[in-house]
Amino acid sequence: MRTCQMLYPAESSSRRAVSMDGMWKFSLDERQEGEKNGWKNGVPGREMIPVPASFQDFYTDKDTREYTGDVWYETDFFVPGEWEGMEVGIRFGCATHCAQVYVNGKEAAYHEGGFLPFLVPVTELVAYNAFNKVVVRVNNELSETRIPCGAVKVLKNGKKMSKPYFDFYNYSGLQRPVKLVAFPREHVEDYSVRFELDGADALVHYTVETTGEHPVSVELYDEEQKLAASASGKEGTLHVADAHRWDVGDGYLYEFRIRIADGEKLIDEYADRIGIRTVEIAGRNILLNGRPVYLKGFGKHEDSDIAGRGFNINVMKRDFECMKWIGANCFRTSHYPYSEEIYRMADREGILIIDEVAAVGMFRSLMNFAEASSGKQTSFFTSPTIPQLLAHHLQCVEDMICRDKNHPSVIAWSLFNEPETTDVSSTAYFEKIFEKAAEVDPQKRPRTFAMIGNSGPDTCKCQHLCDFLSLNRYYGWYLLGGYELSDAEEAFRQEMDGWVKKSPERPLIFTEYGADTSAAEHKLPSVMWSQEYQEEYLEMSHRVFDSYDFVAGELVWNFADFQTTEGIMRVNGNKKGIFTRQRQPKAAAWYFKKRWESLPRDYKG
Ligand code: BDP
Repeated sequence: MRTCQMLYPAESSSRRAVSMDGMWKFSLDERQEGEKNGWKNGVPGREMIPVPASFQDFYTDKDTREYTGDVWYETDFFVPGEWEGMEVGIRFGCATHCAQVYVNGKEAAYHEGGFLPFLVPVTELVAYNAFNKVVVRVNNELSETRIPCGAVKVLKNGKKMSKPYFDFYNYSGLQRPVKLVAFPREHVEDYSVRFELDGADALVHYTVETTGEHPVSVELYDEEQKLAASASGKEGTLHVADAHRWDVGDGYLYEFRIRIADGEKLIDEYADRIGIRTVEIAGRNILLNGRPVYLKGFGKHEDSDIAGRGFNINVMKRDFECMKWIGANCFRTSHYPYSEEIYRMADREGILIIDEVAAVGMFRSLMNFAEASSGKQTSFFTSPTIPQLLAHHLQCVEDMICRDKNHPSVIAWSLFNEPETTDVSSTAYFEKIFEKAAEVDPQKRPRTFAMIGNSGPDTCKCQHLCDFLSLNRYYGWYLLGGYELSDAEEAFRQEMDGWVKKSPERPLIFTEYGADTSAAEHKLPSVMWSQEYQEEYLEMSHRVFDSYDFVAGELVWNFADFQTTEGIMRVNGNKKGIFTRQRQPKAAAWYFKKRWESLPRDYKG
């Protein structure tokens, strides 16, 4: 059941998917007694907590919010008698960061990696036509053997706390939807599509993996439910006449229906929505359906009040409305793969996604944003934990691509955020990650990684691997801020001239640039942190972007203010949002609206 777990759990005439979301029993394991006291049979106490959500922001005491270690969840679920003979599983949208799952007291699965789904097979563990119990031990400790990287500190009073090497709060728990699923023994395991445009027509090349030998047929329906093409076999090509292409702002989706049948008898049926479009890099341009597209948008986070990083359908809706209002066409899933529902929404809205794996914190520092330009070296890629980290990172890349490969919205893979690439020891590691992405992506989408400030044209040892370059730059904020802004512009241009020399015929985008801004501060003339300064900073950055032809996109940091670990550099979180954490505009939002609505789709094309 390795790949099937990545298919979105959908219902059909042969499949069932029942939500297990709601209030679950919950307990911290402060004394680390859960294992020895048999909590796998039932979590003690009466505490209940919502799923999906991060556990941290519900409680009013700091020990619970900062709690680091095991937490336990439990719920009962009913398995219908009619499902006997089918494969039954519990599908977790994610468990951050590691989970041990028990069903009716028996070990059912262990999973590592906090931002990708996994399916726990329970066919043999459950009682049919009866209630069953699932208990999950979730651990939120960070280490250097898994992504995202970080450490655990033990305080003198014995309590543990998280020390992320990254700038977002270590929210954790069962943060995404959980579903009880059932499907036939012989079933669709996985499918892939890739596209070729042929004038007004399109070819959809598909492959389907199943667990048996019965014949497979596929059908494609347009949005009016009219049959657009059909074919049979586990591999083949659908010829779509006059294809409605999926494009920016035009999220046209076809329904792709897969059937396994034994003569007249249907064995399994799975349907998904796909968009017909191509993506490629040609010279200095990113091409969508053969036409240049300039990326406008954000680095984001899954982050909101109370639910933390928990999937929040309401916040998702608001975020897309804000992105459309401001004229954005793209976002990066910084710094981890997001909830699947968000990609489905982007598919519908015609918004582009740069999909990022959770490889963040590969620079040993609690304040990389401030230390990156200081010359600090941490020799991250020579550490003895690297082989273990690499194995996990490879698995996450494979799982992310397997999960997200069929989304038309996903146009590129970001394989790292701000790793320490100034040391040659990083190159071999990077090569393996980049190769893996190419190997497992049927569409061979462009690959990139977001470069930290000190990884410049003359210092970055991994730049050659990128299909397009992605820079995180803070000239005028961490570097030469305030009245020194004119020097910042000069330093910025100097670096850009270096990139022109090094890599003139490859697109370069900005995956981060931004300035912390308090929604409460206005000041004339500006000071750093005021809304006026945010605009001056942005105007300077855009002047630089606009004067280089190979700049193919701007994703400002960040869409909204978000929670981080507390510290002297953060005022209850990172305030670089163009929107507040409550998704209301700061002054800069109107500035962006004006700019982005006036830039043509093929700006610089
Ligand atoms: C970069 C990181 C990002 C931070 C941002 C910042 O990629 O996660 O939040 O800078 O400092 O270092 O605001």
